[in-house]
Amino acid sequence: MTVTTFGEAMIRLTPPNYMRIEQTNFFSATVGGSELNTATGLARLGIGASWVSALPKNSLGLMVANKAREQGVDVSHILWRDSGRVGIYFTEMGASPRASSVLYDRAGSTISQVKPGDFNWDDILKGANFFHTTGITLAISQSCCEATKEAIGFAKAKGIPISFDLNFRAKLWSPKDAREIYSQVLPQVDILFTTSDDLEIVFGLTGNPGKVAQEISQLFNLKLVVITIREAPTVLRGTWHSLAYSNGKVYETAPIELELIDRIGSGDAFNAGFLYRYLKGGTIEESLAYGDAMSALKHSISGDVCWVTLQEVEKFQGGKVTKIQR
Ligand code: KDG
Repeated sequence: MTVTTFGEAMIRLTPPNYMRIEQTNFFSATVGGSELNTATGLARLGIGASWVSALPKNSLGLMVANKAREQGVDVSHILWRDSGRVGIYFTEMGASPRASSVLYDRAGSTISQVKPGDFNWDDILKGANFFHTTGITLAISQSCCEATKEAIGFAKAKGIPISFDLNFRAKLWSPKDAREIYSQVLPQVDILFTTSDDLEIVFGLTGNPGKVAQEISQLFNLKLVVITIREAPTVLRGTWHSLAYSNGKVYETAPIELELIDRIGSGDAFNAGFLYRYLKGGTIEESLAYGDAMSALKHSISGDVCWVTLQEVEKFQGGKVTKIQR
């Protein structure tokens, strides 16, 4: 079983101890990117995951590929190029009343320069059982957007199911542009992952998550819509749960209490947990539970990667763990 994901990963620079970016003298350097995060989550749980991207032939490109390989992700389909660069994103970790924030320095990245025809999808998708990408890959540049649509078209033509996370990033494009492109892609998607916030910003859908899941499913004839719900009254405390709409039925999990050490990548971790269980033949309820466990655990871990094991996910029972595990 192999899931192929397509997208950009960047070097993530984070000041220590909740320092502000302008204040710090040090950054910790990790690697992250939505589609790579989902691939690492899947690989950690034991599903074959291949991450397709484009990287420059330099030490930063090697660093990104090494971090993917370290997690057991197949990096053999990465396009290595002489031009472009590795994108960087700075994350400033907040605590109430100061929200966490992200600053991108990614213009001109190697993947932003890819265009249709650059990847041999016929070959890449040989042996792939599932394809996953997100709205970020569509937003990076116009040519990368076309290349992503090409990849989705190939997967569709080969009968490979597709999951797509809307992942709207307001720092990359406008809701209007996003709506136009999403509307072209969504009719080809089998599983949509998203949030109520993104559905409201991009499609103007309002109301409770079950209602908006049904509306987006009807708009684009989607078989399965999964909505993740994070309530965070303060930056460091909140709850997480999820909901799915399929075939006229809504499935919803119970909220899990969280301390939000690092929420970046928690949606990607959810997607990995959900897909893991779903592709193993799990029910929608079981898949939501695995997604919730992955995501809840991710909130407690710094960096984009969800450093957990399948055993930890399967042992997760709503997560009330306060004693030291000896
Ligand atoms: O989902 C997490 C991503 O937002 C993070 O990894 C950075 O890929 C990223 C992006 O483009 O925002």
